[in-house]
Amino acid sequence: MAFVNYATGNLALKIVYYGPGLSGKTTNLRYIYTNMDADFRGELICLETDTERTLFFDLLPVKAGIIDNFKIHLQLMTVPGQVFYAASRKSVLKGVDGIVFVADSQIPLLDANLESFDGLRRNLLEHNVDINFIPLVFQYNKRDLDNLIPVETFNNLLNPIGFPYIETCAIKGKGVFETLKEITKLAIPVVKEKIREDERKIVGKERLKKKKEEEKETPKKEEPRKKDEIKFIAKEKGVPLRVTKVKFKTQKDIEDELENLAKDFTESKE
Ligand SMILES: Nc1nc2c(ncn2[C@@H]2O[C@H](COP(=O)(O)OP(=O)(O)OP(=O)(O)O)[C@@H](O)[C@H]2O)c(=O)[nH]1
Ligand SMILES: [Mg+2]
Repeated sequence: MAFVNYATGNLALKIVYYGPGLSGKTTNLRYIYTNMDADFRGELICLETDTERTLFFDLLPVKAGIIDNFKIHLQLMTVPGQVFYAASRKSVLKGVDGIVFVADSQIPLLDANLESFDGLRRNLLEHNVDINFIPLVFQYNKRDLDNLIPVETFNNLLNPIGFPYIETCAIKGKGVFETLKEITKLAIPVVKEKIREDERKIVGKERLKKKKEEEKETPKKEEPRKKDEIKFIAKEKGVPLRVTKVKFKTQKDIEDELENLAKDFTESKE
């Protein structure tokens, strides 16, 4: 879910990298981490199995510059692609502002891509989100390999409504930042519109409250309007990469962990 702080001009968006197992989601975050100025990104948090596969999620906070006077922060997350982690995939999508679908371009993996995309559609619906109305960018990854699914096939099967798509080689970083730029460009206006809607609701509520007070005809002192205030506390710089390994967690634990990380992310931005 997007977080906004008018006092500091911070706007934080949640971007989820989704796709089948081993398609290259974590590779995207690792490349971004190692190729971004340390002042503009946070720690890469990975909860993994012993085999490097994503167990619950990876998380990387990054700063994305200033747009319309808002300082943009992104909370980049990956889901675990392996079929049996369906519950984690659903939890990570809660409050998502933009999605990068990382497809594996190898021909034998066509079905795995289609199944994963269908899972994404169904998981979003469970959060009351229609896949056609959420900012989405396709990343057709592993274009360095042979025996590839043609881009037209991918677009016909996955992307009939024409979201942006990028051919990438995430392991070498080709197209990784381009993908991130595309999804940020798509997601920001949508998030800002959502915020404007919330503001309109607040204005409406205040008017009603004022009207009721006037009806009571008791002269009351006009109280100054409170500003939205989410506090961001700057975190110590130069923290080394932290890898947390978790053996077993319940669904509730995963959700609590996600809430805490989201809080930590917003609090750490000055
Ligand atoms: N040849 C090639 N290999 C890649 C590319 N991107 C990622 N890989 C490799 O694919 C494997 C899986 O990458 P990950 O990033 O761990 O995949 P994932 O999508 O996070 O996988 P799960 O966490 O299991 O869902 C690794 O061995 C990567 O090095 C690419 O563009 N080309
Ligand atoms: Mg992974």
